[in-house]
Amino acid sequence: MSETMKIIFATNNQGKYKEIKEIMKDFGVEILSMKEAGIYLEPEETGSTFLENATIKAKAVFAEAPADSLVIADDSGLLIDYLDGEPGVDSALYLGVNTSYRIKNQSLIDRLDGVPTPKRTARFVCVMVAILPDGTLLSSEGVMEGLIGYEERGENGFGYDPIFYVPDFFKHSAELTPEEKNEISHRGKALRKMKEILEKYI
Ligand code: ITT
Repeated sequence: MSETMKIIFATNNQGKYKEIKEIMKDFGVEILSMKEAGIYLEPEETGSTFLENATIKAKAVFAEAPADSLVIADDSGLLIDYLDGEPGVDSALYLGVNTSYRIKNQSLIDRLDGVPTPKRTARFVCVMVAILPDGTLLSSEGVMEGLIGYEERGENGFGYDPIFYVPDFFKHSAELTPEEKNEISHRGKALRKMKEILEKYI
C-alpha cells in the first residue's frame, strides 16, 4: 500500500480502535480515527448481518470524508452456540448499550449455568468493509473460536474478552497480551485479509 495513503477507520469504540491501530502499525499507511478526521457520526446499525452493518458504517463515514479517503469499518460480535448465536449482531446492544460489561458478562455466564464445557462453544466474528476513493466496496471476515468460561478473567481487551476462553493459550481473551490477541483475533485476521485484498487495488 502507498505510504501516503490515508485511511479513516469508522468506529466510535475506543477498544476496537486501539487494536486496529496496533494491528495496522506495520502496514505502512496512516490511519485516522473518525475524531482525528473531524467526523462525528453514530450511524444507526439497522442491518441484520455483520456485513450489512459494517457497510452502513463505512458508507456513512465515506459520505462525510474528504474526496481521496479510503474508509474502513468493522462490525463484530460474540456468537454463543448454546444461546442460538446470541448476542450476535446485537452484541453491543445486549442488555442495553449503556449497561456495563460486568453485568453483560455475568448475565451470559448465568445463562450458561450448568452447561458443560463441550457445549460452551462460542466465536467472535469480525467483518471489515472498505470503501475505496472511487466508491468500490470490498469486504473480509475473521473468526476466533473459543468457549464461554465460568467467570470473568483478565483486565486486557474490552467487551466480552473477560469471559471468552481461548483453548490454544489456556487463557481468557482478556488475559492475552495485546500482541497475542491481535495475532489470533477475529479482528486481526479480518484486517490482515483486508490488507491483502487492498494491495491488489492501491
Ligand atoms: P462501532 O460500531 O462504533 O465500531 P460498536 O462497539 O457498536 O462500535 P459493533 O457494533 O461492531 O461495534 O459491536 C461489537 C460488539 O461486539 C462490541 O461492542 C463488543 O461488545 C463485542 N466485541 C466485538 N469484538 C470484540 C472483542 O475483540 N472483544 C470483546 N468484545 C468484542
